[in-house]
Amino acid sequence: MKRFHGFKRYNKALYLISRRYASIDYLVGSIPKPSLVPTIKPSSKPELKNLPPKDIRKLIITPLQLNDYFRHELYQKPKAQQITQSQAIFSSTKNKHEWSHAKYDEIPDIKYNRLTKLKEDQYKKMDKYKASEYHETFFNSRKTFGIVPEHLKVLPEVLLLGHTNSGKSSLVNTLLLNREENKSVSSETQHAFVSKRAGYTKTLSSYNVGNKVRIIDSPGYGEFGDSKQGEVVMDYIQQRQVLRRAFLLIDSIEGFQEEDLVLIDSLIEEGVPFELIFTKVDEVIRKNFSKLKLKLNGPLSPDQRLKNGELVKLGNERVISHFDRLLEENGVKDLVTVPKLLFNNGQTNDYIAMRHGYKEIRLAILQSCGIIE
Ligand SMILES: Nc1nc2c(ncn2[C@@H]2O[C@H](COP(=O)(O)OP(=O)(O)OP(=O)(O)O)[C@@H](O)[C@H]2O)c(=O)[nH]1
Ligand SMILES: [Mg+2]
Repeated sequence: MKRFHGFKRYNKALYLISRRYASIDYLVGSIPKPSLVPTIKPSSKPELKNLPPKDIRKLIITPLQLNDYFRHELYQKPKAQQITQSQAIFSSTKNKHEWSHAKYDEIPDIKYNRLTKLKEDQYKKMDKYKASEYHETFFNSRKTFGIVPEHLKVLPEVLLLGHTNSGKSSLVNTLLLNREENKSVSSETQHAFVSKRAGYTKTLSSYNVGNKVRIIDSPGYGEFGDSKQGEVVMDYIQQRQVLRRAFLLIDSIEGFQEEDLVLIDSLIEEGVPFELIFTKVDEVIRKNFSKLKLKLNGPLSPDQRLKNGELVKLGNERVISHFDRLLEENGVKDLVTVPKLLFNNGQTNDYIAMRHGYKEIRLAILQSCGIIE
């Protein structure tokens, strides 16, 4: 019995020793020999994982990321659900141009109220005995002086403002794209007329969005602007009761011009809340990236991909400092009213393949009118 126990213990010791050596062997065997560790293994996936993507465009900054970067702490990042809600309203088939007028008095409801008042005054002045049944019927009837009745429906309004050529009418077109047109990067549907020629839009123009809000395009100011057009815009800003928010468009390449700063002061003075939209961000990206000599197409070695990654980092930093400078030099960061800063590209190029930023602008419009929280 004792011998048996001793034999068992001896066997167990042998077994443990052999196991230890086996595991050490196994460990040693599994350590790669230094000379065999490749510096770059293009074919092995774990190494490639750390390389920038083949399509380096994925890392180039977009207007959406600029929205995030420059978002003031007062404002929250839009939630997916809010964007979906606002997209549904803007995808309405009811979006359409309603009217264009060069004078404030010609805006349908203003004109209607003015003419109704005129008629009433004339009627009051009229000799009671001459105010025949015909006149009574006339005033009680629903005459709209030739104005389309739908245009008299009271809706909140937002105003697009900006220098000539800043991209107001182009933005109207992007905002009004319907669901199908939205899918195509290059949809050319024109609700509002756009031109390379500055000073193209001469009137206030109303665009009805889903019968919930009116977007008002305006004639630009500054070069090729006209003082008459300036007047209609100022009348609108000073008098329009249903104006909920102004969106001041700044051409990202041109930056703030003197007239923009004067207008910002007037908006603050008139108590009209406003946000800022930086248009043509695609041009700022192109300008900063075209010098960098990124390799966008063809086979890319891991080295080239690493180099692309570094270049994109540099390009992105330059784009951000471009806007930082614009905001800093023009005192935008010190404004008491803290406007939202919204970035947008209406066109695409080698470095930016999609339109970005318009969904946030749509949401901001609806939020400013209390249609979405
Ligand atoms: N690259 C680029 N070009 C744009 C963008 N938005 C507008 N443009 C161009 O800028 C020019 C002027 O655009 P409009 O939309 O007519 O500008 P506007 O502010 O309505 O100008 P006015 O009516 O003259 O006050 C046109 O040639 C547009 O194609 C954009 O986001 N990117
Ligand atoms: Mg225009």
